[in-house]
Amino acid sequence: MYDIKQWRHIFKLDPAKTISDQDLEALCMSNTDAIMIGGTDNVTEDNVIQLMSRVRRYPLPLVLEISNLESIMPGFDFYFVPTVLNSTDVTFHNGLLHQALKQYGHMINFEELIFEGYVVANGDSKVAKLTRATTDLDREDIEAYAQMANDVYHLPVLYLEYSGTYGTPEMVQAARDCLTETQLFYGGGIDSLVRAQEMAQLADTIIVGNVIYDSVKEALKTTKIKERT
Ligand code: 1GP
Repeated sequence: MYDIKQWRHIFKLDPAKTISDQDLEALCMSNTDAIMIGGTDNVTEDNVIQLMSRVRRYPLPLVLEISNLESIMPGFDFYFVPTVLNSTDVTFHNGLLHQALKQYGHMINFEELIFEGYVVANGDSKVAKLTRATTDLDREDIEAYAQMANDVYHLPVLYLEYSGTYGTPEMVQAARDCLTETQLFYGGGIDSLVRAQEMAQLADTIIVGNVIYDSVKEALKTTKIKERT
């Protein structure tokens, strides 16, 4: 039904943050391709279900990016499962996935499950600290992770995650140059159309998060990248 490969723009909503009905409607009725619900801390069954039911009124794809076992629930179009390739903790490679499969494996529709290879690149971000990621990465490191995702693990998605800060286009280009099959997601610090355009030229799909909560108007402008493609 939905083809993720065609997605150019995703709004990522943090269930631990507050958003008005009006802003939510503006995001859901915008030109974005999908809404992703996900966050690093304080993601609970309660706040995920609340946000899911509010977004579900709108006719666009809805994704849950799994951050813990407690907040997994039916009702989403897709479940994105991160594996943090540069984490030093096996929990974030496949430990959580292993637990999730033990608990829910019998009821998962694997066509809805997308395994995302994450490279966490902002050492100051919550996700870097939580996953104990090695973030001192040069171009060759990024290339190796991209090869790992594309040629070794054959992952559908590589997510270059600068969460909270704007990344270096050269690094995104380095990943781009190594990917032939794997879809490249870029997220981090996109707070204007100019930045959205810059990263959308390099990545297949851009993820816009924080700016939603700082200025929904600026967030909405980032969807204009879709008019050019
Ligand atoms: C976070 O990649 C997303 O997981 C988006 O990043 O919040 O910095 O926009 P920002």
